[in-house]
Amino acid sequence: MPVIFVTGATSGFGAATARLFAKNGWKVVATGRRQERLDALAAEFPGLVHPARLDLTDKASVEAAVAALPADFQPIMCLFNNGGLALGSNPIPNTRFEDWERMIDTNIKGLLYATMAVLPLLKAAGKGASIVNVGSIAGRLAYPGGNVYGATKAFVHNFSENLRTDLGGGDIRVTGLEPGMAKSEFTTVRTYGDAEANEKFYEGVEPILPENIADMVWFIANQPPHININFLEVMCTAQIPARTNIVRKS
Ligand code: NDP
Ligand code: 8X3
Repeated sequence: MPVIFVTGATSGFGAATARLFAKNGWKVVATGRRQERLDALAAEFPGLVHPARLDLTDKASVEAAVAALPADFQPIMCLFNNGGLALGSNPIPNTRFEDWERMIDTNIKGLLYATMAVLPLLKAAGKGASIVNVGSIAGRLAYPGGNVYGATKAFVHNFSENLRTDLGGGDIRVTGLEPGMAKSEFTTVRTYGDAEANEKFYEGVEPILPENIADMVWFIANQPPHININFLEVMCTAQIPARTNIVRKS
């Protein structure tokens, strides 16, 4: 049975992807900080899900979780590098360095820790192995308050292409999956737990749902081994890419 290693499996895109792959007979290494959610996922799919608590901002915890993988959850056929967050949506300078540092530590450094720790197990899987890095349209399109969050996702875009280049000629495919507005716990986290702001953000819009993203990860990971989808950018139909603003003198 192929194995997928999912970062951020306790919520949103990661939880939906873990469920879809488990339903389709893959084994899943489900990671995140919230142990009770990992355990619930494992209970939902007995024998198919290995719950591995880790904090992406802590290199040692990522390495320890990978080192402790049971033999029947190796090698890894797909790494879904998805765990991440935005904190705050104020324009500069009304921003907080601690938020910026956590986004950099999670979205950039955490993704690098997971990539490097899992890479030998992907190599062991051989043909058909893949890495799916979750970027964002925010990495390409600036918007007020996007600042460092968008910059971390620009890093993910560029790193995906560089990783693919460095791994070129081997068996491991690399894809940057770059969604726009999607409904998960993302905005609740971004607003420091404001559930009302979360609901308001999605009012009158049919956003991307985590299940839609899971379908895309499935599509990417199950391409024939000679096919590499480099980037997949996706928005809900209601979101348009016209984001330039004119700042007029009053
Ligand atoms: P959610 O908030 O629903 O899920 C985020 C996941 O990341 C959780 O499982 C969380 O697990 C995990 N995570 C966050 N920090 C850490 C950490 N330090 N260590 C380990 N795991 C961590 O959001 P989404 O599902 O929407 O987000 C998934 C990815 O998609 C993110 O990278 C996000 O930037 C990106 N994205 C989201 C979009 C959206 O509009 N929703 C659009 C484009 C990209 P736990 O808290 O248990 O640790
Ligand atoms: C999240 C998408 O457009 O809200 O990455 O920044 S957006």
